[in-house]
Amino acid sequence: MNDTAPAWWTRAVVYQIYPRSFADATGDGVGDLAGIISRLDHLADLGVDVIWLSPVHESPGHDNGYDISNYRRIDAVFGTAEEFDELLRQVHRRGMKLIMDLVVNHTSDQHSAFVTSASARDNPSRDSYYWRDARPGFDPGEPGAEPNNWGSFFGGPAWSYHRPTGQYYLHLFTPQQPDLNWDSSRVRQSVYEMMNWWLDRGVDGFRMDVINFISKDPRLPDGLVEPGSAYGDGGPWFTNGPRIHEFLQEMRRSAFSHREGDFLTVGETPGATVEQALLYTDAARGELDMVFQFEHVQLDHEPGSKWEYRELDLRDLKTSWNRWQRGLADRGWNSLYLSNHDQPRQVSRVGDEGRYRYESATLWATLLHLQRGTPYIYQGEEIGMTSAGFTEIGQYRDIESLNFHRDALARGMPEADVLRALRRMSRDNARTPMQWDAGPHAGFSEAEPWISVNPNHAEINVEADRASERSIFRWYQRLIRMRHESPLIALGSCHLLHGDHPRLYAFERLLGQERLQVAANVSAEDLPLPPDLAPGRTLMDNYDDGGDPLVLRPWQVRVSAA
Ligand code: TEU
Repeated sequence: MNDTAPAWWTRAVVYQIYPRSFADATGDGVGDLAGIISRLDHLADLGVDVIWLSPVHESPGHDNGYDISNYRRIDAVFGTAEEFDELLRQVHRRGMKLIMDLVVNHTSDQHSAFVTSASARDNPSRDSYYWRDARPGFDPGEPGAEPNNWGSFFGGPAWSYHRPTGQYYLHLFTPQQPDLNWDSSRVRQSVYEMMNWWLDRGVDGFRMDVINFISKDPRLPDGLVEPGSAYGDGGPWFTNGPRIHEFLQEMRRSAFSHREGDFLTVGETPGATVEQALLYTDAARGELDMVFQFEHVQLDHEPGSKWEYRELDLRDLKTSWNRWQRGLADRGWNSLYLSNHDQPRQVSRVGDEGRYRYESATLWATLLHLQRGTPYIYQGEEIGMTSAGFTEIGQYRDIESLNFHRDALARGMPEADVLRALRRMSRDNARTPMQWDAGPHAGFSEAEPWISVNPNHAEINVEADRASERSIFRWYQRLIRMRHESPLIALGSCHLLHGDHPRLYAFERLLGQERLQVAANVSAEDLPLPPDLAPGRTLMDNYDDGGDPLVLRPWQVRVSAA
């Protein structure tokens, strides 16, 4: 945001498409670009401004495309370069923008840069990745010989032994996702050239995958080993690293400073604090427009393990979101999300996927969209799609889930407990096919999809929702329209009310003389409203049947003015 006018994205709403699961036009059971094109009117009707497209680049698919082997080629499973250009044209023709996923903390191990780097210890581009000898005192290849004690996010050590050259290479994720060495100017320049190649093609910006991991402490020291953990926590040594701001400022200069137009950069920054996010998103610093922070999506599990469930206390969430609202109130900018391709679906996670699905879906949409920040809608969220509900390991596809199942069983965890943890937190919960109608495969494909369709697509689908009196889609349309039309929602300050109430989530938005109040009952029991929250003029109410204004019914949310 410059001093003169607020940035365009303060009034924008972003919609994330996970291409594998959105719409399949070729009939191979996997979503594709032609399928997305065929469904763009759904997004234009919803009213979103930007589409974030998860990776469609050439990839072996070990991590569903977050392991890229060619950054300038569309993977054949999604279609062709011409279809991508047509998608871009069709998106722009509808007045929307499209941002690509930029996955540059690591490449695929089948990327030519890694193949070259791995070809010989003295290869000139060996330092494009992190190669290290075995830990002193250990023979290469033997357990414990890894150069440090870091664990991978997806289980096992963060190093793999490369026998042909007798060294280890670093991978924070799967062994097929070797980390790029951003201290190499060769690496940085090739990333910036690739970004410019996409921007010249007409894309409108990037969502940057784990972008705050790209600068690592060059010493790569051992991490602290928590009790019960097999590996050390490398986080302090690769999160928000020593040169991260230098790199992000260099990236922005190299890719955007010579361009006119409205672009969007959003960084995925696991582990970023409010203070760090302020540095990343303060417009005066020329780094990122906004970031995805992770504090609120880590409140319902034990620290360090998403698989160890902990009942969410609403007060913790209110405290966290309020900290981020206050921290970025004057400088910097928040992204507002609960769902994406890595998180279970919000209506199952923090709502009620049964009796109060409509009420709880509209409640959480309202709590997100009416805060200060840019809201992100994940495909299917706009019709209240639920988590997958898988009951056996054969239904899962995600490497993180499959590795957890393997490792947890090996540690002696009963499979029933493992499957319960997966049913709650697996990333596959968000990756089942988009539910377009009640027909075969939910209208996603004419073939058996790569991952099971949720059987509840018979009731929960776009066609049924849009025809319903109680349409979640139409509720999202109203929220998006409000953000487009109201400077108060886009720019007003945000103040938590009754923060210590265990079931009530209430806040007010202020801009000049204008005031808007949001009051939500995050529970399945009636909630008497504190008298000071008696509503003024009701703007939105997910129980619009004129109930007692001083009582919020189960999962009721009411938006009122003045
Ligand atoms: O996710 C990064 C990240 O933080 C994830 O490891 C997340 O914490 C985990 O998935 C939660 O269970 C990004 C992408 O969004 C994810 O899909 C990729 O697998 C990962 O990076 C590696 O590229």
